[in-house]
Amino acid sequence: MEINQLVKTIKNIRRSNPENLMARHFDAEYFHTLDDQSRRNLYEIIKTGIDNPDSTMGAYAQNPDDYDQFSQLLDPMIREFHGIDPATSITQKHDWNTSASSCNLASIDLRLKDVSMRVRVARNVTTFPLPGSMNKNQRVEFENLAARAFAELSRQPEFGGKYLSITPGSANEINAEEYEQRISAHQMFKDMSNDPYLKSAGISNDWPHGRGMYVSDEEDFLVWVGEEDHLRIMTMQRGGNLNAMFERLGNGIEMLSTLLPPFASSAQYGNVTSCPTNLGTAMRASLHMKLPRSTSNGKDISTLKSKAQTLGLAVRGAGGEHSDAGKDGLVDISPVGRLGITEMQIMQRLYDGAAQLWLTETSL
Ligand code: ADP
Ligand code: DAR
Repeated sequence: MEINQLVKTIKNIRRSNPENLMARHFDAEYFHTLDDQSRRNLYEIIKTGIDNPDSTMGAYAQNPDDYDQFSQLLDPMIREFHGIDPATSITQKHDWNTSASSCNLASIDLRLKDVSMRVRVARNVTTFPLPGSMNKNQRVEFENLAARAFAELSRQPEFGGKYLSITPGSANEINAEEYEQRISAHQMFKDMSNDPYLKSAGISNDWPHGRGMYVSDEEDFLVWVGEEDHLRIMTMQRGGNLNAMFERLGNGIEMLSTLLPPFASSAQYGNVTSCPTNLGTAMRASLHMKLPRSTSNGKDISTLKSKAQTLGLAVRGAGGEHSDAGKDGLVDISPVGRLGITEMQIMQRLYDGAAQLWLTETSL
């Protein structure tokens, strides 16, 4: 896109979609100071927010060092999204030590003793570009590298399992029926080429090549390969004991880190991710809660979203991002914060927030 047209388009988005952080912080003068290659690289990062004016962030990094190279635009966007004062320095800390607190949902109410809990982190290795800039060969090469790590992981008694690929012709390829079953079970990720934001960023290119999922024998420890980030490492369990779930995830990440190339991280932003909304811990911890009274049986989640926002929580539908509430008002509740907060603080925020939402639900 010609520069003047690009600047005009972004200016129009700033007016029509003020929530688009890229459009809000884009500075034409800064853009003009860049050399041709840097302009092309920055365009690839912000194309998603131009093609999709309704974006919240409107940018996906293409390489880990983009956050340093283009910090003049990206840092203010990151700080505004994560609620971090422009005057302060960001020092991402990590804390997986759950012994300091006990977060068992049954302590809130015995009716919460069997909730679907999930916590996932994003990780990208330093030896490949981020997914938006990978070519087909790199995607398959990374998948094969991950599969070799999973072969080792599957020998660990607590993580034994198997790798399921959706790469056509892969030795581990599963059929369409199992793929759909795993999606319905909330284990596998959906066809990314249907996501316009990811498509604009190149993250869904070459679908489904280089994509798949490791699943433990207990089906409670999962690793996505080739979704929005190189890896999405997660535990998903039914119950109420958040501490046990976090400990299992922390152990799994530690084990995987010994079997893979180094994970990309920045001194300032912690774990480096495709989307700036996931920087820091790169963690989303969620509960599937039935809140029929707070959501008019799932028909209206706007009031719940407003209440959740005051608790630092986001509300997603029963199928995750961009989905609707499910039967009996089933919604996905998770803390918004990822950066400038520790893993333990996210767990505590989820527990405290769930308690407040349940108190509201049961008092209506
Ligand atoms: P992500 O959490 O990886 O950022 P999504 O919001 O799209 O992405 O969720 C991915 C999948 O995980 C979806 O199928 C969603 O329903 C499922 N999921 C999220 N939280 C839970 C949970 N607590 N229990 C069961 N499934 C969940
Ligand atoms: N389309 C992106 C979504 C940001 C958060 N969700 C992610 N990363 N899956 C936007 O800027 O709205």
